[in-house]
Amino acid sequence: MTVNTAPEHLSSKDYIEMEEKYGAHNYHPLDIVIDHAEGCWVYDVEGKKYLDCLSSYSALNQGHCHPRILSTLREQAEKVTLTSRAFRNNQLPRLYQKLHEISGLSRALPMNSGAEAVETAVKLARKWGYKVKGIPEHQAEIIVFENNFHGRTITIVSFSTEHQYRDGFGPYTPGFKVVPYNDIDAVKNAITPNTCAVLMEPIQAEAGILIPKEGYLKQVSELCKQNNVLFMADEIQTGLGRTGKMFAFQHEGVQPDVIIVGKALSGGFYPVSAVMANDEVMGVFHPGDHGSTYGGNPLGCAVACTALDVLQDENLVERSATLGKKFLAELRNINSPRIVEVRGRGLLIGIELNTKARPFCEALKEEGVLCKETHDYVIRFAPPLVITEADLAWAYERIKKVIESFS
Ligand code: IF1
Repeated sequence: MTVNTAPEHLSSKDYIEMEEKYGAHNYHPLDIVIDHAEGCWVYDVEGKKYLDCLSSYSALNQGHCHPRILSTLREQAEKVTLTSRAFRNNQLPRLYQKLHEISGLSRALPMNSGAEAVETAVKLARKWGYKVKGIPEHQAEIIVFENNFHGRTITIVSFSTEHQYRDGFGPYTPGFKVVPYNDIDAVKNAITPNTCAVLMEPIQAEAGILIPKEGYLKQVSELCKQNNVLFMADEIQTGLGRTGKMFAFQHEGVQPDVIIVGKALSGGFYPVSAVMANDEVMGVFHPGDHGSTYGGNPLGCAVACTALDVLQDENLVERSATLGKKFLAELRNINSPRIVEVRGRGLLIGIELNTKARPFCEALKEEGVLCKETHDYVIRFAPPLVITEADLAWAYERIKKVIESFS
């Protein structure tokens, strides 16, 4: 390449060439190179602005570069960033207390990425199965669902049903039983005396914003109780206000035994995830059983505390419910032979098409609206929860125009 690599001389095209040349090709991003962002808006290298309707897969519920979270990050970065868990720090207990308050569960365990938190929950469930439930060693089973998405580690892809996520990555971790989503009898039939947990997404987001039938979560939760099985909710994408409740399982008033959060826990600043559970479950972990160098670090904890404060102080959960309801109704008014269904909860909305969604996302990008297809046929909209009605109306006009242009 013969480009002048002084940043001020590089164009979007130059950055795309550099990325394609030097990076692993494990993504196929839309060709927009973001330089900076604020709230719901992102700006590319040429200064063109776009409305972010993906929010980094719901990690940016509080919007880009939220000023309060930013000042916490700055202040904490000047004090102390990492202590390791060999020593204590004064930010972690604050986060524990806040997680207890939002979840009703007594204890939390901090990690970094979502996948690590899911791995943590799997370890927790197995250990509880052996030490408390009395499952014979190496026999523990966890029930999971078709079309699940819980991350990318070897164990997690071992129970994925998506060919590409598994292909070439075996041998796989045993101990998982996959059943169809939305079918309570399938869960009932899969439970054995060796079942330690059911791990589920309360809405299957990656699978195409699949919302379970009314009453299904409650049935699964009751089945778990009857059989002494842990009900574990992966709220990494659906949690922290995204669906119009603090957690998506609250739409059915159930209380999981284990809750997993990540993404928006830090408002997009820093990877912070956590697993929450009551004493009987979390009590199976003893010093040395599990850990992470960065998990629970003071910078991440301080950022997460303010990210949670912002959710509460700005009423983002209620905003998500109100704005989402309105936006969903508007999108349902779009009249197009391409649309199969418009579905969503809060500001997690999918438009299922009878044709590939990627060209729609590319056309929307040209119109200044950023979103991403999921499972080929669904356009996903998940704007930051701080979005204004005016900005949603702006997006709606463009979405309508693009979809109608494909008719
Ligand atoms: C990528 C998908 C979304 C998640 C749930 C755990 C994790 C995720 C419910 C793991 C992560 C991300 C990962 C990201 C794209 C994105 C995604 F399309 F791949 F499936 F959002 F829908 N549980 N989801 O949604 O969390 O380890 O990534 O922090 O590019 O893989 P992580």
